[in-house]
Amino acid sequence: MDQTKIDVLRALPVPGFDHLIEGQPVPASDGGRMEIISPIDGRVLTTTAKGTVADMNAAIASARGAFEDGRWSGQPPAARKKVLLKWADLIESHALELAVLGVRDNGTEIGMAFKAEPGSAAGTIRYYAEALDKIYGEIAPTPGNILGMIHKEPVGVVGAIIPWNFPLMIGAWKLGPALAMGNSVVLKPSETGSLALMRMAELALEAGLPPGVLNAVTGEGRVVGEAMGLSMDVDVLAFTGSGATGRRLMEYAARSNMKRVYLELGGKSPNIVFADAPDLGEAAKVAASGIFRNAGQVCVAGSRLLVEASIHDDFVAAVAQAAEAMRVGDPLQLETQIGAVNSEAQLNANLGFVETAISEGGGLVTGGGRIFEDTGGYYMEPTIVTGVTRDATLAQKEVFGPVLAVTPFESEEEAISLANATVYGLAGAAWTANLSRAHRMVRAVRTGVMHINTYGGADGTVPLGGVGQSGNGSDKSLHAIDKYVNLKTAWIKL
Ligand code: TXE
Repeated sequence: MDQTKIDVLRALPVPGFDHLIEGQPVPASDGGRMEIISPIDGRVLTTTAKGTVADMNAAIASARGAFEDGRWSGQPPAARKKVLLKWADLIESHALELAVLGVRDNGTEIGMAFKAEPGSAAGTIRYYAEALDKIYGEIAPTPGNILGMIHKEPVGVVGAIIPWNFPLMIGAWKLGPALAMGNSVVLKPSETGSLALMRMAELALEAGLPPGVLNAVTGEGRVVGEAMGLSMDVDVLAFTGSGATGRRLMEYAARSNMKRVYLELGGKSPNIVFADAPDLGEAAKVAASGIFRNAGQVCVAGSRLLVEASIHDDFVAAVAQAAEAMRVGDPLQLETQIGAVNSEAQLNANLGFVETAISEGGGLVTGGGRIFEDTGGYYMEPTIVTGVTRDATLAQKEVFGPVLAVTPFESEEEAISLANATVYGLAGAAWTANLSRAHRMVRAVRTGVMHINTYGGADGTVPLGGVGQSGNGSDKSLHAIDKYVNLKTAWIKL
């Protein structure tokens, strides 16, 4: 990556986006537009269509029509594979354009955005493209006069509701397996992170995806997202976002056609450091990056640091030192390590959490405030609060900002009990050189992902999904394909 190229791209005006329906840009049925504010400077960057219920229904009808006439679902696997591979190539050849557009919209530091957004999205699309002609049905072990076959059929129309923190990466986690298996998809990007995803959808058409197979509707969650949730013609909803919205989606499904609902809802992930960790210096640095990258706006962020009491003070000092050394600032500068908070609302919520933590007895070690307010952008210092008790708000609620809660523990049993003391269960880590303890921690901590002596970075070969109120159903790996197929039994008497 080259700063000059980034500077050229950031100076370009951003065109407005309409919906993408039946392969065409389509304005809102009532002409409504939504202002997109850049978190870099708080200014209006561009506008997108502000969708209506009618717009969402038109997009779903188009996806349904495309599915039923077989223009994609009926193509041979090799043909679908070719288109998806071409799409992955196009995402890669437009990577910097997509990354800069995305950062101007959502504020993620460019170093991370470049890798985690177009980089990861292209890899994911390619992974499922390559997998799609290697997935077989099954023959059941039946008596000789019967043939029992299990077919994997596409579900039909998939509704994908995407958040703002990593729209391309998370979007591709849903789009890759859904499209690979022959489904049609309607995308609903976030109000505060839609632009790069809309551009990525345009590239799918350029790659040869037939019109109507992938439609995208921008607008408010409570309007177009709700219309998608209540639709009688969407078969599966795939969602990443807040628990509150996840609950609504389940309710919409119950009130409409009982569509399957897959939820990825974030967490309060424990990063557990034992005194026998192989390298406490490394553990401190990774603890800092594990919560502060993308300003803490990462679903698996290690937002609770549980530290063995005997090393607590020194270890917290080392994490604070690592945090203070991280460069906060303009996310389009290559040296920036922590970019902007996504929106003013998120920033204010983060600051509110810090205030509450202190009022509940927490000690502020570093950070705690808004910075660079004169830029108009939404920047916050990496923040560490110690003495966070088991039931404190900061131990229980997802902040989704650069705020680390620290709690000491005396024994392995206490560490496990603290780790499991929330309604969430998305990710976690344990740092220890004791092999038996490492395996005990993997089994005992109730999460979808457990890291040992590292934090984050699990690639597309392994599933990511939560337990408890972190959700259900995994993104990534071949297991994600199950969400987008129906099993059909053929029971044949010979
Ligand atoms: O989430 P929302 P927000 C968590 C995180 C964050 C909080 C709020 O804790 O602080 O959620 O973020 C769409 N029907 N995560 O407000 O509202 C919305 O338009 C249908 C964790 O952004 O859940 C957007 O596209 N859809 C997370 C998407 O839901 C609706 C990532 C997510 O927005 C809707 C993001 C409705 N009624 C937030 N209301 C993670 N797990 O990584 C909203 N939406």
